[in-house]
Amino acid sequence: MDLNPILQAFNLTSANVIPLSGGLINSTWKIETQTRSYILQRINRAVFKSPEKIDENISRIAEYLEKHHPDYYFISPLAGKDGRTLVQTDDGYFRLLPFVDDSVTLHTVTHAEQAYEAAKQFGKFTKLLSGFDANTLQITIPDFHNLSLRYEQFNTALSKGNPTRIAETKEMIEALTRYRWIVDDFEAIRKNPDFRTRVTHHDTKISNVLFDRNGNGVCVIDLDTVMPGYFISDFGDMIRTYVSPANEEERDFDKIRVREDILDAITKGYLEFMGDELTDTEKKHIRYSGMFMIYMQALRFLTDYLNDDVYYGARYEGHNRVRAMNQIKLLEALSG
Ligand code: GN1
Ligand code: MG
Repeated sequence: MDLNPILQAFNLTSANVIPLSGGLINSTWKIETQTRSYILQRINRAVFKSPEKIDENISRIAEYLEKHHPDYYFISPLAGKDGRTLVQTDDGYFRLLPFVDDSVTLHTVTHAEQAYEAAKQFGKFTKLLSGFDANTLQITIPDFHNLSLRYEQFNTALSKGNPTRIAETKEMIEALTRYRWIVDDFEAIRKNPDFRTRVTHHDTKISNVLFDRNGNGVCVIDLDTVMPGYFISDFGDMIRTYVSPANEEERDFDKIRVREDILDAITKGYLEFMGDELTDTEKKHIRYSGMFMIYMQALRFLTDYLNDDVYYGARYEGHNRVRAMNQIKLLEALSG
């Protein structure tokens, strides 16, 4: 893809372009000019059908934070020549963000302190937006963390998916079917007024927090999926992605385990900001939140494998099957 027309739209000439890998959905580049660096992102249109909804959410949130919490460090997309923060070409929708100098990103949690810092950042984000009506946000991906729908999509894949792959993963399918109670509990949560809807990030993996050189959390990034949601999404995704020393890409499943000290650190950091916000009923669902998110991710990876990797893609044969198995192992470890 020729990025020059996009760089021109943002008035950036003679820049050094470095592709960054990491996220599974969008494409990301670091753009270095003589004076400063940027992050350029191409939004995946197969996943985000209306990128302007993301743009609108982010600018409304930025405005609210600027007004009510002016000291909060929030990274807003930059406007192009035409004044818009979203640039459209034949190659898709692009946005440009300032690169935070001296920031550090992590791909796995090695120390409890990192989990604590990250959880504080995600807790702070939701807390500072508690006066913002979450239900006025645009839905960038409908039913994104609707576990019942994910389970339904899994069932559809079982009848319509690749028959060879279905036969090959019989035991994994049985294992996931045994955890169906997690969906039933989710259905009860949706009906329970003690579960509140708040501004939720929905992708709280460790690489979505920027750290400074001293290991302090600076801010959260990747706001595409900020939507109204339940705390179990954010808390659960932290459990899913922080507690195991090996991440979702690990193929040696013996390395997958639950570090209770990391779980404690997430709880401490998140509750520092959200302790007064969460209801007692919600607080009783901390461990459940991890099961909820791990189970959903296992269903999503296996569903994608059965559907020939249409959503996540695969870098090697069986990639999504391995990812799904990884998540099943983690689920078993957390269920103890
Ligand atoms: C996707 O693209 P990325 O890495 O930010 C996915 C998340 C999954 C994650 C698994 C929009 O996030 O829900 O948890 O992969 N995002 C979307 O790594 O589907
Ligand atoms: Mg993301």
